[in-house]
Amino acid sequence: MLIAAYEEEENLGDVLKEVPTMAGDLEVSTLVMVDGGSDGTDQVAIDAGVFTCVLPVNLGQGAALRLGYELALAHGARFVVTLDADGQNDPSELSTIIEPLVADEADFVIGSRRLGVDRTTDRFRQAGVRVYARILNAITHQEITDSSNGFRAFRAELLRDIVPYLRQDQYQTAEVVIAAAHRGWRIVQRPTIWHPRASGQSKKSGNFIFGLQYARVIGTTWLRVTFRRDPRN
Ligand SMILES: Nc1nc2c(ncn2[C@@H]2O[C@H](COP(=O)(O)OP(=O)(O)OP(=O)(O)O)[C@@H](O)[C@H]2O)c(=O)[nH]1
Ligand SMILES: [Mg+2]
Repeated sequence: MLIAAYEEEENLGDVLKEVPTMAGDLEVSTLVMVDGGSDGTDQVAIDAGVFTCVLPVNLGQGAALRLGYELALAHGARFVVTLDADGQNDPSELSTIIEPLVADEADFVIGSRRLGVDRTTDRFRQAGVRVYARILNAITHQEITDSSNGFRAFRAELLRDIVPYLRQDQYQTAEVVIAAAHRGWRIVQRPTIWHPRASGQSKKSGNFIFGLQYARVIGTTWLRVTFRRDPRN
């Protein structure tokens, strides 16, 4: 389990408590990437007894995850599962999310609040999730309903294939979907619950800037994978 956490001292402890130690026959190791910040997130992770990597400065969720993927692969992980440190995902759904990987029916699984239960009430954000899913599906020929959900599971080979080509330091979710689809990896989704943030504000900007940034990532990544000469880009 890989968790990027930026100033989440209030939320991370409860998230870690819910992470199962086993998923079926598989042993679960947890790595928290503490993405700079000035609160006690690092101490919360260390006290929970999980692997903890503390970045000296804030690099952004995408950059923190990139390094986290590398560390998980170096550790010998067969599957890597990410989720948010703010309590929006439910770690006890781990078995559901990796099941298609274990069954060799998928290489990349994305949680979906739209197929599952969305406990949040921000209509604008919910509409954004639908609109961006449509745009992303149109360019990737997928049928993903919640492309920005941070609860995701990867087969290690897929990560090894795409990590060197990821560029987005903050808004990484769409970039990963486009890269995985471009490689022809099997992408499936699983229903998950989506809670409101346990405490604190979203660390990302408000809806409008979030939306613009998301559109920028979709646009630039799509252009990159489509027009670059190097087919792996
Ligand atoms: N925003 C932000 N999150 C980071 C950063 N580094 C790591 N994270 C973690 O990334 C996860 C998602 O961040 P959020 O700010 O909740 O963003 P989000 O879930 O995409 O958007 P919301 O729906 O507004 O909460 C959390 O676990 C953060 O702690 C960073 O630099 N900025
Ligand atoms: Mg969040």
